[in-house]
Amino acid sequence: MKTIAALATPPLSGALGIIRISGDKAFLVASSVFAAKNSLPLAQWPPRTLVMGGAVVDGVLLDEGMAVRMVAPYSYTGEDTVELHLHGSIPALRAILEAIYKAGASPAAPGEFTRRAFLHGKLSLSQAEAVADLVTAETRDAARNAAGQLEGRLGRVFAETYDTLAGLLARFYAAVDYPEEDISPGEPAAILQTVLDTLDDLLLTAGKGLLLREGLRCSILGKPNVGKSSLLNAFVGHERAIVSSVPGTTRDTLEETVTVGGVKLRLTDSAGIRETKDDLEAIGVSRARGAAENAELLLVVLDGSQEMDDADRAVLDLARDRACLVLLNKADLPQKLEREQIEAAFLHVLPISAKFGQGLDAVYSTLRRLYEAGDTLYDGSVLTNERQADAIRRTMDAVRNALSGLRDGVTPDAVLAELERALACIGELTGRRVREEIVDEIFAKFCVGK
Ligand SMILES: Nc1nc2c(ncn2[C@@H]2O[C@H](COP(=O)(O)OP(=O)(O)OP(=O)(O)O)[C@@H](O)[C@H]2O)c(=O)[nH]1
Ligand SMILES: [Mg+2]
Repeated sequence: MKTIAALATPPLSGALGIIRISGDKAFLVASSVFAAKNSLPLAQWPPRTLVMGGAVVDGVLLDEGMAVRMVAPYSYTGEDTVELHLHGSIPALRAILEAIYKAGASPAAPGEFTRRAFLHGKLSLSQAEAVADLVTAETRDAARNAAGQLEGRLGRVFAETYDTLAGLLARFYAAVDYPEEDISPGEPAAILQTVLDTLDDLLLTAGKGLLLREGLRCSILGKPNVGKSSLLNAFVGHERAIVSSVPGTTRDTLEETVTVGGVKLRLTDSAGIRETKDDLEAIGVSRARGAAENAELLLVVLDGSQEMDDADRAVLDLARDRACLVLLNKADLPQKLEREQIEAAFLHVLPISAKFGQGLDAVYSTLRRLYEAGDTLYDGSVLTNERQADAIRRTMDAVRNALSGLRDGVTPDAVLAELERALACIGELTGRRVREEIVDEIFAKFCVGK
């Protein structure tokens, strides 16, 4: 396999810039640009030990730093690898990389290092996917779950399921070859039921996985002019939506994704809910109702400086029995709204001032309390990946067919076909039977240098 090289750190100026080189010629290529201070040839460096030295291109010293060599198979990729730990100077790193390519390495494709780690059996496919998830995680929960998957938590369940099904398949092949040795259907049925239960439990976690990946659908709801758009702006930290003192400013729905209190929210701001004769506004109001129906969490905004009216009551009615936070806005002004009645009906009632950013910390900590699961839940056993969920569904479908075949007393070869299908599907997860296109698709999502 050709030797590859790439910048492993972001292409920005910074404290460190790391170049990674992997493949048969890694040591040769690296020694053409990096010389140890102690003059020891790279091939004689102690493995997995940082060595001080300089990066020299065309006889010119471009940087000083450290380098480490790892001898196959004891590296991330499982191949001979060198990492150059230099300063994050983009012009210098570019020149050094150019020299590395001239010396015989090829630029690495996105995810190619991790792909090689998978090909050399250093990582299972789900662990490789976890690397990508960890790097792109947007919340601590998401990072923690990816780290657990990297450690192999999900991969173990996939591998065990694969082995169980493969064992069963072997027995059914034997039964087809030696029809006189009948297998009693009871035991295989029990095994298949256990496989179904395990996979079903896993699929149940996919809902939480979706929350980690996509964020919580959260709709800001209130009558006109209470400060909904001001709240959206306060969350995102800039003037995203138009704010004005004219009721009915916002017509269209606006969506923004923010991470607050460790929770990723997909926020929607929309028109204030009220009866209106204006056709355009009426469309906005109906969109606002639609967004509210669709939301997993409602942020109900009331104007604390005004007495409650029928429009507020209508809004509160929409929020009844829903997951919601009631925010009493304009807390910077003298308050006229009666809190007691609202507090009697809603669990989380918080005064805020969207305009001046007051009280938002309490909102964030409530969100954290309600939605950030912390260490126990997202330990790597939550399914976050739609590809994996899809393969599990298909595996279960085949296992269910095999199971009902067994119960109906069909011939072993009919059961066998379903077991083969189940094994093929779960094999897409362990990577043991995965098609090249799927592997391509997975690694294409990575960035270069990983
Ligand atoms: N004093 C004070 N004024 C606020 C606060 N939040 C919003 N406002 C003012 O209230 C008015 C309406 O604010 P918006 O954010 O446009 O309200 P909205 O709910 O989006 O209004 P519509 O889009 O018309 O439904 C503006 O004049 C804001 O400056 C607040 O916390 N304190
Ligand atoms: Mg608005």
